[in-house]
Amino acid sequence: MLGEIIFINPPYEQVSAGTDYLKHITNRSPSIGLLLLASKAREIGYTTEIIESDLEGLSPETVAQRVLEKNPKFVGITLFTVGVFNASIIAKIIKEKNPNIYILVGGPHISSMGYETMERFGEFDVCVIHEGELILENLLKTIENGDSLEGVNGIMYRDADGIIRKTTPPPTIEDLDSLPIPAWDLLPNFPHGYLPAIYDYPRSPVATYSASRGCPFLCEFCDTSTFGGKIRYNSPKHVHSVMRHLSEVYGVKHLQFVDDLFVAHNARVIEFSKLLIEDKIDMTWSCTARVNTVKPETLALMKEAGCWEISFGLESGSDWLLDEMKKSQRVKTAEQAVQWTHEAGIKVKGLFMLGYPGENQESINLTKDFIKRVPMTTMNLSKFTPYPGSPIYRKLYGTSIREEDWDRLNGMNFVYQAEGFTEEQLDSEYKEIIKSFYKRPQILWYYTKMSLINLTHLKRLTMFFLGFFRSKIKI
Ligand code: B12
Ligand code: SF4
Repeated sequence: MLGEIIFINPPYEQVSAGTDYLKHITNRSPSIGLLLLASKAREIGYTTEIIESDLEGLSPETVAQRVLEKNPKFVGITLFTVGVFNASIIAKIIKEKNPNIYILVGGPHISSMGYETMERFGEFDVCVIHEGELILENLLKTIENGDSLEGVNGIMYRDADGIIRKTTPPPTIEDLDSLPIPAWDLLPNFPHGYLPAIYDYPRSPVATYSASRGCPFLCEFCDTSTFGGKIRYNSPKHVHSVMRHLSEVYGVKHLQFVDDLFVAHNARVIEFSKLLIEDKIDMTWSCTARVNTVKPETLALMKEAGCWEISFGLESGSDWLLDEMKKSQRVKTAEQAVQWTHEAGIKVKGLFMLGYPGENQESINLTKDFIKRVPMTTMNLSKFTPYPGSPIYRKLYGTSIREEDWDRLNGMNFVYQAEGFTEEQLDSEYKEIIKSFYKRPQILWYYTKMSLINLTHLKRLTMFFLGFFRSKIKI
């Protein structure tokens, strides 16, 4: 063995103080990126461990302590913008106590804001930009051999004079099947300890998986800096074998595909669905699609193959605002896609956004009407957030980070207010939209049925309400 590397998903669950009870109903799934990197590191001879801070309820200080006790050679931290400050606390404590531990960082935040992050946080030794498996392998070997980091593509590092150097990016990984499968065995209590958001799965245990990388669309609010615009896939055969592995080894009953765009090409989805129909696995699944990538024939096959739910980025009920977002879709197309999906017997999860630049009372009203019209079972409304790496971020703020917002960039705060609105007004519209959807009798009935069919929902809801009432009593 070459030594130990500990991978960390830092704590970033900080919606607002006193709302800890939300953890009972929010998404509790592990980082697939870290699972893949850990698998790669193990393949080349390292002992590995993964710390999912939020899922284990750990503070930055406790994470650092745990690392120091293990005294690994390397620490690898994955970073969303929202987690950077906490990651820096972890790294600072580690470096103060043991400067020999190499701290590597990567992830969506680094792919877009690597340089600024290196400049600001001296405790991060190396940034790995874009997809990390092959870069990590090369980087670890180079460090072990004592060679210059200059020869490692796809990183940023400080040279002997402390100057930040950026190397050329390597080509993207074309053959995704060549990557090892995620190291789920490293997660304590997998799969039972990891669940998506409440009501987002019909059966449990659940696992998540990404079967493609990249998205060719250019929605202005989306950060595609990690995987870029060229779409690459795992072969249907490979995905089928991963599903079989999850079923046979872990008893997983539902798989959530988290690809940016699972239904990009109908031919591939048809091949995958046919494979599942011929060689059945006792597993339902959900995935993502765009409203203009689904067809009734494909949806029928997907349903037969076990597809339970499709998430669509519907965003808004206003064509004008969709154009502002460069979403390349029409409200009419969205309505049709949702209807087709519903008719195929697949649940629809509609993803909406409130407060995009240009949003006005008319577009909000159009969204409210749209939500009433279409047959969705779940609706997710995010508060528009300019994420570093997205084109809208560059339009609004240029290329540097507005650091005051870092730990609020989680889609749950109106860090930007559309012209003509205050944060309070947007919050009030937000609440109204959510309430109007979830208080509809058919939706309440649907969730009641779900709670009785899969008791994990009922248990989570109870914990949530207990936590909620406890927090009110404290106040
Ligand atoms: C699944 C997912 C989730 C899941 C799981 C998150 C997780 N821990 O992985 C859940 C639902 C929990 C989630 C939550 C959030 N998410 Co999310 N999520 C995704 C999604 C759709 C796929 C991630 C994934 O699994 N990719 C596949 C794996 C293989 O890639 P990866 O994790 O990025 O890892 C690779 C590289 O980044 C790199 N790498 C990563 N870490 C490291 C570390 C080291 C040391 C090295 C060497 C390399 C490396 O190598 C990996 C392998 O190639 C992405 C979209 C995307 N395309 O990335 C958004 C995305 C990552 N999410 C995003 C955001 C903003 C969030 C939220 C903060 C808010 C929101 N609106 O959802 C919340 C956080 C909620 C909270 N509690 O505060 C943004 C991040 C933007 C940013 N700059 O921060 C993304 C990019 C969406 C987007 N297009 O804008 N998310
Ligand atoms: S929002 Fe969806 S379709 Fe648009 S660029 Fe992002 S991943 Fe692609």
